[in-house]
Amino acid sequence: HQTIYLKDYTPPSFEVLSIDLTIQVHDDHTLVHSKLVMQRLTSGDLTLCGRDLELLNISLNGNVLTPDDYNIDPEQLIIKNAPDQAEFSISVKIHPESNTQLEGLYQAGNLFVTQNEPEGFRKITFFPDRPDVLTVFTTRIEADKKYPTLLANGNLVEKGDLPDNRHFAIWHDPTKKPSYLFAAVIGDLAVLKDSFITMEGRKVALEIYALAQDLPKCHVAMQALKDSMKWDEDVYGRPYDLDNYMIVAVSQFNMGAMENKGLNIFNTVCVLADPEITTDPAMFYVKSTIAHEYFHNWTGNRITCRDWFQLCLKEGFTVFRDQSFSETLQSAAVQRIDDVSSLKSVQFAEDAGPLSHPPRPDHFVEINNFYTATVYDKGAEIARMMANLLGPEKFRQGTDEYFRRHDGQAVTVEDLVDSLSDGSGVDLHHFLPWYSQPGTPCVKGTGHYDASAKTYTLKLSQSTAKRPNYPEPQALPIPVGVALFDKNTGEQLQLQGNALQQNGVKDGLFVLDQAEQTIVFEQIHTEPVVSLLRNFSAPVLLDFAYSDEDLAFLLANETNGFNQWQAAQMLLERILLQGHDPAVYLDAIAQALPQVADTDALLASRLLDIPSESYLASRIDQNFNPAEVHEKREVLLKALADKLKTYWAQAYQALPIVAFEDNSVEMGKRAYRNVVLGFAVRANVEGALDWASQQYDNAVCMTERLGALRQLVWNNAPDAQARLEDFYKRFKHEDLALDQWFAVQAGNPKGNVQLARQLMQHQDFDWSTPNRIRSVTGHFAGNPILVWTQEGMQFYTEIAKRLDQQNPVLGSRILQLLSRWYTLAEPMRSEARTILQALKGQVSSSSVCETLNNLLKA
Ligand code: BAL
Ligand code: ZN
Repeated sequence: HQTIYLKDYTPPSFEVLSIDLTIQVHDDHTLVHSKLVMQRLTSGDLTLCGRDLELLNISLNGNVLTPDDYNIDPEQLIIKNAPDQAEFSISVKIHPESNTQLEGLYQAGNLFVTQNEPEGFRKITFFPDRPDVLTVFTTRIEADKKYPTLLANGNLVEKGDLPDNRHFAIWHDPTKKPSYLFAAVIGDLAVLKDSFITMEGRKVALEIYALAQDLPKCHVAMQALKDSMKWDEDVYGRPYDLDNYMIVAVSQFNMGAMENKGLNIFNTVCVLADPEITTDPAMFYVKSTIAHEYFHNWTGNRITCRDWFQLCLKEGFTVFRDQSFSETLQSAAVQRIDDVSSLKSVQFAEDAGPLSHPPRPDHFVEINNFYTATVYDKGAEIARMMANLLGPEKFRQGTDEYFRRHDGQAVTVEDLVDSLSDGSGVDLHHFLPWYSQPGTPCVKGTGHYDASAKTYTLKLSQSTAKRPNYPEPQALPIPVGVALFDKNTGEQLQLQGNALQQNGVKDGLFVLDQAEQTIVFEQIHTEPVVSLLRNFSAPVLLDFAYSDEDLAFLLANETNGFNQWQAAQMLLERILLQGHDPAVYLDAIAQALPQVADTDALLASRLLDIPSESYLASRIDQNFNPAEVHEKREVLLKALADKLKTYWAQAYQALPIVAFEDNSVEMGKRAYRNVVLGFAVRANVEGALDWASQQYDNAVCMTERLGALRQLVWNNAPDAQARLEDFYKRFKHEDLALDQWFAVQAGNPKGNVQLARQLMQHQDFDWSTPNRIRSVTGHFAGNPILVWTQEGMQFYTEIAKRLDQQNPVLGSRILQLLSRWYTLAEPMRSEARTILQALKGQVSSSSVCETLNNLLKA
């Protein structure tokens, strides 16, 4: 497999003025005819990408070409000496009915759908399948009338009947777009309709397509779509451009969803929502994914990426936009907690191992392997840092300039930073190295109060571990959110403007951009406690010389819920990773919790987060012993449970089940009730497992039912089996709920590999549906003690092998779960190497091979 380098980028030699595409779907094959009008831009060969296509015929400017006229290999068709004006007619045969890779055009049940990002279009027809070739698509779809739904991007211009019980539809998309945003859908779907009037006064038809039985579950998504459209107008001044916006739900999908122009295709798990079958976090995920894909219309579609190395240009920025939108739907503090929690447990872990790469990688073998937490979530953090530094007004000037300059173009990360800088008048170019340097910077520091001089001196330094094959890391601009609190009263100190300006602290942010820096706060009349990295102002690890008591103080006194959570997390990491005595933490949380729970139950549910075993593992670079980490965490959980034993009992009783309401307050109560139930069970509160059974039986929504079932199953309760059977009967026909049934069993910390294997033998297990596969593999991975056994590792390599040909994108993702193998203590480490090495030679897809090779480089 070939490595592709960013430095080798060259512009396309031809542009495509238009494409007319005809897709004729038959039961056992599909014919694709295309007419490409191309025009030379620079010298060079004319290259059309094509993979797994049966070429039927090709003609150029009216003349049929023979194999002497072109070079063809499994990846491309090259025409030497092509004329400057080239009109191609190409016909190919493809097989969506047997396409299990879920890329290109594939059949999923009774539905044909496309997934073309990043390089799926080349599996539909020959085309310069690269994001910097944009063109106007006209698409004609022909199929049997058993498929009444025929959709493609843009506006429907014509539809009609054909002989043999067939029919057609012609769609025209007036906006130029790259091939990865092309979409087509052929099937028998019901549709939920609504509309939105844009700020320009245009009416947009909104349509969500799904199986008829799923249509009632599309209302949450429809509302989220309208809210997103409004938000992008209000916050970024961006209205929607086409006359329609369609979303199609499909159960077999590798990603969460796809932002195809005007015709999004969504994994059902990201669009269907109903309190009966969807938990609150899953429903929230539907809303934020709808927003994410909608926001791509401006950040991704109207302005796209020049090449795939720039993926974080659209993904990072769009994740930042969806996170900002989601802040308006729930407590902003909890939104930040959830985003940071995921960043730390997934992205920091990725960046600490052999799959570490910068948000903008400089080389890859398989671009599918780079839809990562680093590209998405660290990319979002970079956008956030620049936005915070500018403040809302200047950031808006910067984004306005970006949209003004680059609408309709395929651009780079530099273009974004240029626009933000020029539009705002604030030079942000020193942020560029964040895009190209891998690894998580660590900020270290100490603070010193001089009572006689009335100064508080903060010394900060930064360092990033060097990664193989990357240059020596350089100091990055790290915005550090900072506040001082009076140690005696707990009040936040009002810092004097002048002293702060001199020190470079502006709006509570200090930019650490040297290897070491000192800040002196003057006129500090009382001993302070400093709060750093407020609201997680930069994606870094913080190692500040706090005493445990300082952290307990911040847990009690910080004014923002995120910062309280962060203080608790720092204390917990000290206990779990450095062996600190838990007493300070236990007293602090016992003190803080009841009050927070009364005012903000959602925040209280998060304050009780204990860092996951996977996150803790990511902080241990050698001699990692999963059983030891598990045991320490269990001991702490038990201590916390026992400390508040009487409180759990009271708190649970005070939270009776009430009618379902979809709002932040009720969501908070449901989340907190589940967390409290877990601690009550752990503390052996009398009757707690009976409460779980009753909660299961009386549940009015999935959050309650699944929360209770988890306690029963994970604690091997006498009632567990009966409730599992009940759950199965109730939801046998609801795929997304049944995924939860698999997940709760696969994620059982007291489970084992045998159980996971049995689940994969179950009659409802389905190797063609990624959601079902992930419901076992993803949840089993939550228990490192089970994963890092010989059987556990073999389980994952067997799955990777099985998926290598069938669905390599998914196979590679699943193999990535083993990326921290090299940190294991011996003999586990050697066993892991043997198991991974045994997989070599048994896999051949570029996705799985690249991941395996990278893992073995560790
Ligand atoms: N572009 C792939 C799916 C997403 O990030 O929206
Ligand atoms: Zn995206």
